[in-house]
Amino acid sequence: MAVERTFSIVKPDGVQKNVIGEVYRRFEQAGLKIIAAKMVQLTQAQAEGFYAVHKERPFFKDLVKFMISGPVMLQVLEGENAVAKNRELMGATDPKKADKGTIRADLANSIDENTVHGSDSLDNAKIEIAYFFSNTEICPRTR
Ligand code: RTP
Ligand code: MG
Repeated sequence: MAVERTFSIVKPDGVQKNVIGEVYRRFEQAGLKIIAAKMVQLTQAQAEGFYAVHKERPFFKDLVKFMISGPVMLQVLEGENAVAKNRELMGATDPKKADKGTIRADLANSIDENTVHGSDSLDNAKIEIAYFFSNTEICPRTR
């Protein structure tokens, strides 16, 4: 298994519910290191660009509206198998279908307000990290 980087967002519902620390605890407990992080209020253009792959989907407008409804926490996670590991920690898109013990099953309200985003492939992770972070904002740790 290779050391990978993946991109993660604590969505507006997670920030609002005060569970940033709980989400980070799960990342760290699973061996993922937070090597970059910032809280931002996304603009509509940023949210539309980020979710451009979904622009023809019926939920696109609501998704963008939700993602700009409050601040989000953006982070880069690094670790063995980070992309798949983060998706495992997150659970299924719909919290009702997510396995118990996953972030979405335990903390999310609904398929729309599902607390976290995580890159779904290594290629997308690279694109998404570069969308929000410059190289100087990323602080890898050599142990
Ligand atoms: P994400 O991209 O946010 O990590 O979530 P995901 O891969 O599990 O789900 P994806 O298919 O990429 O969809 C992106 C986000 O759009 C919202 N969604 N709503 N109402 C719906 O049927 C529906 N489907 C997707 C969710 O907030 C999902 O996280
Ligand atoms: Mg996705």
